[in-house]
Amino acid sequence: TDASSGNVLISGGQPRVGVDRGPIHMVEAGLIEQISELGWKVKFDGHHQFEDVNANNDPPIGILKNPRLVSRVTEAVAKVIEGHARLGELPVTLGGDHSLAMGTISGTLSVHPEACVVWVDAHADINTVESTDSGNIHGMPVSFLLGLGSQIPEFSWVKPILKTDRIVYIGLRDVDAGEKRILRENNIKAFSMHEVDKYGIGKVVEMALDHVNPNRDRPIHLSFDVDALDPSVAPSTGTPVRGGLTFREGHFICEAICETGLLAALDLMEVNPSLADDVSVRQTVQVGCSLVRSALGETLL
Ligand code: DIR
Ligand code: MN
Ligand code: MN
Ligand code: MN
Repeated sequence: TDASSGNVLISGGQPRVGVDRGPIHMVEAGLIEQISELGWKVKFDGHHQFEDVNANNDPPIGILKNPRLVSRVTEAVAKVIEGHARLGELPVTLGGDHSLAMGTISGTLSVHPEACVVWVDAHADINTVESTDSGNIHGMPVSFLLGLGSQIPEFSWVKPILKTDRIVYIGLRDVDAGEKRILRENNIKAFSMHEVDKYGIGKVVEMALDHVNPNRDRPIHLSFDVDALDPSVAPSTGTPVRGGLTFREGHFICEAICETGLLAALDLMEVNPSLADDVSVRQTVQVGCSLVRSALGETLL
């Protein structure tokens, strides 16, 4: 089996510097070796750095920040992921901010159009050009993939290849009013922390997969924002929200998806080593690495 670990660095989709260094820390912590030890043949791309767009040449479009940079980076990422997926590899993308998922999911779906997406996050990342209050594109990738909201020419490469019934959320607890309306109007299935508390994580993952993957025959793209975890577990991230997943709940999701044998692509996003003290950074980097290992087959016994 091949895991191709495409480590992508980008911080243009959100305002806090440093999130592009998350992957470097995870690799320095030994993640590549750890994945190899699980039996994967790892092709490590190295740290992609896409910096052909000068920040001074990238004025906002409406209120969207760094639109050209984010568009070009995510388009490049889409091509890289597509290339790996075509070879039958399992692309692992370490972020970087979650706008990258526009690229990774586009890449996955171009090769596996029948695939579904499990989006684990405190946030729904489904703001449209109309609904965003922040203008941060990392809060918008899902709407772009679904083709919701008005289209902007700079992002014309993003095709609306994701269907509303092929994505499911787990872990939500900080969803903007406009996003709640979008989720409701489009009938998009979401398991917030309320459902995690009510049913337990085991049942939630089962219900989530029953929704997007009833026959357990579709490839799964798991897009995991580390801020889905409680800030006590993963403090070094740009937009921490209290009341999140425990260490075990986060790992359970990864283990359960691994057990399906259907994992086709993995994103681990928003580890930001420039936020918080050294101990918190180390803790967050470690938890990022162990989530990836769980998704790639590490078991407790
Ligand atoms: C907010 C926060 N909904 C926004 N989103 C975040 O900026 O659109 N996503 N932090 O990860
Ligand atoms: Mn490559
Ligand atoms: Mn996110
Ligand atoms: Mn988030």
